Amino acid sequence: MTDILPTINSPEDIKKLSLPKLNALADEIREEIIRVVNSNGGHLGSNLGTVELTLALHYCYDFSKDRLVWDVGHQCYTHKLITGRREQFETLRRMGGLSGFPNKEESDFDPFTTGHSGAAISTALGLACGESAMKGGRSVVAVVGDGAIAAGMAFEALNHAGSLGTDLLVVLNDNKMSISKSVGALSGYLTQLRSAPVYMELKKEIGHVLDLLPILGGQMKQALDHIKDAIRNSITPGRMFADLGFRYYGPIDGHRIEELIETFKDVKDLGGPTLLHVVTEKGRGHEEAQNHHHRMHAVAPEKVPARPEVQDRPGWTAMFSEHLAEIAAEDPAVATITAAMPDVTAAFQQRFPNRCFDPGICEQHAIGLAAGLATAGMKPVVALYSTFLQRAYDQVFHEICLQGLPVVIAIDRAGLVGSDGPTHHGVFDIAYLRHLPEMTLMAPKDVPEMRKMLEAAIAWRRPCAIRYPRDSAPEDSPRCSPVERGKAEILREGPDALIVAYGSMVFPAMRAADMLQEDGLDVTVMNARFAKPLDEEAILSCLEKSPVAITVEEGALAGGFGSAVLECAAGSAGTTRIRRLGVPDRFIEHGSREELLEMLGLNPAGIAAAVKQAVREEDK
Ligand SMILES: Cc1ncc(C[n+]2csc(CCOP(=O)(O)OP(=O)(O)O)c2C)c(N)n1
Repeated sequence: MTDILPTINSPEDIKKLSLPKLNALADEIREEIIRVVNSNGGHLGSNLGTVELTLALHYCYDFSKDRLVWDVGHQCYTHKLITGRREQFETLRRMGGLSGFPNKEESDFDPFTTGHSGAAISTALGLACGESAMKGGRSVVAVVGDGAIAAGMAFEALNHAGSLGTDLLVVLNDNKMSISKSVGALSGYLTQLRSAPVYMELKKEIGHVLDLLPILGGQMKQALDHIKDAIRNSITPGRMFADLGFRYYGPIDGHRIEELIETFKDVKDLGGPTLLHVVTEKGRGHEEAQNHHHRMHAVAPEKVPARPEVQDRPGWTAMFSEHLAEIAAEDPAVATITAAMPDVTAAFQQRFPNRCFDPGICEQHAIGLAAGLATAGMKPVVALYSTFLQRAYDQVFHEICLQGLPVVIAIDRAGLVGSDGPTHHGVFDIAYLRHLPEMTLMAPKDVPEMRKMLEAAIAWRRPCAIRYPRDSAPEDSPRCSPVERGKAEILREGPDALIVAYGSMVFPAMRAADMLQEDGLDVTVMNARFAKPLDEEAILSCLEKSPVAITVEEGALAGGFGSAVLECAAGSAGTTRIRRLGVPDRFIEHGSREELLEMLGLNPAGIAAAVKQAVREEDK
């Protein structure tokens, strides 16, 4: 029974509602989020936790001019529902539909297109500084979770904001959880803050009394401000934030709209950097999401039948962590690091918790930590999603490659990730790692090859990265030759064309070869295995024998694997007969992985069509 939500066409409509109606609206919004996420998939827990918080924010501010920046943005569904996107909500995360994250193309209410953690305080501070410099007069609010606030970038921004004294409200949305439980000393500190309710009442009273003290000018005002701050700090448990230059308020109950509204009204015109600590419950209103935070952080869409070739096959991620755990059972020096994505090393974590490090959403630190572990004689394997490894590019250069350290980077979700969209597609890693001296880059076609690559990478004692996609692992191929550094594998031979495929594209290339055979074309398929060092000898020799060649990669064409082949051929074989298939130079929208692969011609039919076209052009 929804009767209020259909009347909400803009946040102005929220402001007209009474408190009971706002609470009823919160219930309706929860129902709508659960309904749509059940069918389309999406971030359930975080969105159910921020319903009242979002309503109260829109009630107290005017975000058609004020600015609201969500950290990550995976909690923005209520915001979408009440900022004119209710009717499209049905299309959430579907190709051509609403994005699952804030998106500046979608709405003026979204100042940024986001999906990565830790950035909101920085970008909000920039907005606030801009407002102050341009005398714009808009308020700026950043909402950041207790997991994301521990990211380096968030800390850098807090540090800067506190020193600038710019007007900025940071809402700390504390639900005690990241994807799994929040980790780190800061998380312990927030627990202490949460457990001091009586203290907070006292603080609130004294805060009011302090605010009643007369407003004075000049030095007297400064002196009084100091005294007020000293009293506040000495009686408040938000000391750490206060020491960083923030006024700290809270913790308040993030599900009591009345209290939220009162507090926002109180803090809105305070001036200077303010941090409001709001306690919410992840998954609120949905029993399973309330009790299984990790599993229900993000949920898959209603069961769609899997492609026949991957039906009932385990995922690459699970296979990786199981094989790594097996390797670690034989070698006590092997350790893993992940950054708040516990699934990527789950099997390892279960068996060897003492050798598994999770510093939270801190990719830069994760790489630095690996450098230290490697120097101490351990064999660290850092497992990160491709898109999040981007956050640690310089650490890979400076802390690992420049030192020539034996760190293995497992690049999970390398390629098109599907409905999370452009913030999450992992398509740049080949390009941003390929030019780093000392680095070895490889990608397996199947799980047995991944196991061999992993063993080899750990044994080589040098910087290595292995990429694998967000997908079910394909059926193991009948043979898996030994993995030799910089050596490719020829899977089938034919005179009509050469397909050089990398990693996840090897199986589609083999299927394309089958299709081509039916059309009378006999092609060679090379499993490149390495993007660096490239098997130049094998590639050049095959190029000589083939009238045309197609490189296929699930990554950006600019600077990617195909570029490496072109560079290799430029010296001797010539490049005119080489075509490249991969991700073009634009951000790829959201959609299912299958839809996106098809759109980019990275499925068997697309590869076969590209080969045929190349052959036709060559024949002219
Ligand atoms: C740079 C980066 N690393 C990892 C992630 C994956 N990620 C998405 S949400 C999330 C947890 C965020 O926790 P918190 O800020 O507490 O918000 P909550 O999910 O609890 O609402 C993580 C790790 C990400 N989005 N960006």
